[in-house]
Amino acid sequence: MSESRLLRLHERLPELLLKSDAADLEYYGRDWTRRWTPAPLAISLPRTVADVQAIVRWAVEEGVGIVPSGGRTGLSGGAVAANGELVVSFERMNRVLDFNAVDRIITVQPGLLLENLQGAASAHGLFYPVDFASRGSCSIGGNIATNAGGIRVIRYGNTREWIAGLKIVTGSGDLLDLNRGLIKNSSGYDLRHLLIGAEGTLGLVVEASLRLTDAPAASNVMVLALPAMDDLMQVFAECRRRLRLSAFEFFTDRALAHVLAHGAQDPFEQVSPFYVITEFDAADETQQAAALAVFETCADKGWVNDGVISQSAAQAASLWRLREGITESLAPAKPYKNDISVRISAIPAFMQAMQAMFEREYPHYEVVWFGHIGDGNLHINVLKDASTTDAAFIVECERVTALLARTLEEFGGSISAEHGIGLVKLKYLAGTRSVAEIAVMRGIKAVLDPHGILNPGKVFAVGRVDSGG
Ligand code: 2HG
Ligand code: ZN
Repeated sequence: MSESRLLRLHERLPELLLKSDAADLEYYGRDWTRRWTPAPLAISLPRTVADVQAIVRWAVEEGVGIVPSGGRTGLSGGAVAANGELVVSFERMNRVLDFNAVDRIITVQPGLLLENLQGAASAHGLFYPVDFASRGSCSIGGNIATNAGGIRVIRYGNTREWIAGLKIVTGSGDLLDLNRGLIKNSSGYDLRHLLIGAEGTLGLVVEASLRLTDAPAASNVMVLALPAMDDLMQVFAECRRRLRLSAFEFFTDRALAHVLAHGAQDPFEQVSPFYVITEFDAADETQQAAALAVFETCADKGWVNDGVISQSAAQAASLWRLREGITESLAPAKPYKNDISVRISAIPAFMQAMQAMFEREYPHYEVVWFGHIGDGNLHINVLKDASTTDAAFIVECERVTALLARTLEEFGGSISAEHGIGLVKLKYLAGTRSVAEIAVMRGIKAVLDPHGILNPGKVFAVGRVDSGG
């Protein structure tokens, strides 16, 4: 059965590269979540927009689901193909197509790696500011699919802010050219924004036009050690008041211990329970002196124990490793990940509530906190102990996530700040989106993907009636 379907795809597109070796199915069928056993029908690697349209039309006729695939660095299972879907890998659609210096817009294919996009921008003397640790493996198509955030959101916003235009293929195989790089366009619904963050459930991005900005001023990185969680937001307020910030992140002693065990360098002699890492403009002596003044004020008030300011680009990179290396250092422990957000003003009360809840609910597991605290986004990773099986661990974490979702509802927060719903957070969507809102989302899905072939089972459970809200 599956063979004949693939034969018909091959007849339709004789040049299309198809892979179906067991190793390829395994490799392309999973993302960084590692929870599901990959089981795609096959992997297709289109080269052109016309290829993608033909693949979609074939999928509609055959009733085959399509899983769009970039660097598969996602943490929510959005790129997992575990149910006989055809993976559409954009690996071979990875070129820069155009750069317009007047518009400051670069047009690229979806498989371009984030790092290569950043490199192409700087080759033109400009800057693509969205940035995070997986820059060398994630693709811009995947970034768009999750409205990826990362470490510089505090100054530059999420991926959404940088999308000037998108070409997408709908679930019927139609090609839509959305917004075409316009700055001003109030001619009806801005469909581009529906696609951003839709996790490949509304259309396949086949081309993206991205705005670029001025190269940033010289910056420094400062890491501060804090004696207590309560002072985090005071330190944030002080930094934001006196420095021009491009990042403000935090991590705990537990996160630090993992990243140090993974080879990072400890800048401090003593352990503190909390740390912040901040990056700020330091082009002249006044700005550099301001950082020192921030440190002194925070130390005088007793909000920080210790601090270090980078003296070179190499030292800045080494300090960033303390934060950026956390995910990789935790990966061998197969953590259960929470990626939650609340308004910045709600952070202190929310963190108190979370801390009490996690201490109560997870007495046996190690809980590692870090994240983009300056954006109100926390990553709380839960690590299994040796005596618990993988399956029992997930059941336990899901029980606690249901409680977490309720707390988020009280705080008006989100169950997924930047990683997406994918498969991992399916059960909790109804906690922070109302019944009416989900009904509208399903309606939009039905219009853009009438046959239900685009990334089936992601964001909404297939055939499930959502409740709650
Ligand atoms: C980060 O901010 C990523 O480092 C990954 O979003 C977060 O591993 C995580 O939970
Ligand atoms: Zn993050």
